[in-house]
Amino acid sequence: MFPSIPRTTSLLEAAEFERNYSRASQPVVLENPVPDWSALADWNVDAFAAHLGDAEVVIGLSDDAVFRENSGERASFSSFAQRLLSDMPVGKKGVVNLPMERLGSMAEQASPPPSTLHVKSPITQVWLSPCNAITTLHYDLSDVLVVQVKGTKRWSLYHPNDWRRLYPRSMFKPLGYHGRVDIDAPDLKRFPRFEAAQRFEAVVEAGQAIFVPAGWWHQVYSLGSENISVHYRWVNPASQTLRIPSLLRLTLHNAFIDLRFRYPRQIWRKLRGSRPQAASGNRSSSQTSQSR
Ligand SMILES: O=C(O)CCC(=O)C(=O)O
Repeated sequence: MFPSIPRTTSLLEAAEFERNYSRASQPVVLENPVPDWSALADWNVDAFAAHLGDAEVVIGLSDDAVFRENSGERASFSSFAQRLLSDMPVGKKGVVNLPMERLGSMAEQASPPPSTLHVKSPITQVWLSPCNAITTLHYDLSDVLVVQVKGTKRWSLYHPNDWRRLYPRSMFKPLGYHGRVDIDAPDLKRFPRFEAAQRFEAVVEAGQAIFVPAGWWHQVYSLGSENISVHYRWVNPASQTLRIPSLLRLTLHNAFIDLRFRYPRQIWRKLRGSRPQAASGNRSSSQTSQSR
């Protein structure tokens, strides 16, 4: 048993959320943050398939459960839905991560945003994942509030100060913001410091939300047969970035990786995308799981 992430049943107002959680770099589970969303009753993979049909999406696919940035294949949403619903073999995991704008009128069913949100225009994405999908251990430099709409996810979290015990990948490799330790079967000979890392856990059911502050390492397990969640992401200049030395260090680490791998690839993709051939319907605005 691992210590639990604190939970709150009160509908946190934005100022209180910002003070007690976002600025304080304190994760929390919100029990009932979006009581008015009709998405809680209406969203499922079939509803998305009916709405998106053959629209092209990028499916993050992986044999080893590590979802690599934009490493997925392009396919119609309906073919993803079929795969997701037909019990994808264990080991072949797939996720779709769509910008909220791609949902068109369906987005109204996930509105208004939680009153807790204190930022005006967070990046908003919808994730769909099959049972057993695992987003492996990594950190982000943005705060994220994830509302579980359908299914259940288990979240394992580690404080930013545990970064040395989680053995971040080399900053000279694209997945540098991932840890190297398999937290469920750690090789303590290779990663002895991991033994002292403190894991926290939360199970987040449909209708609940979890807040994960920037720099907190997380590994996420999709437990429902269909898992749909809405992710609000923002950079919080008032967070602890400058006060938690490990967060400052992670910021530099990630900035180096971004400069070296992410932005050159984005620029390259933009240049390729502006060619006439790619413009004739071969483009997708969606991104896979680690694209943030
Ligand atoms: O929901 C998941 O599987 C992972 C989400 C995540 O890592 C994130 O939103 O930062």
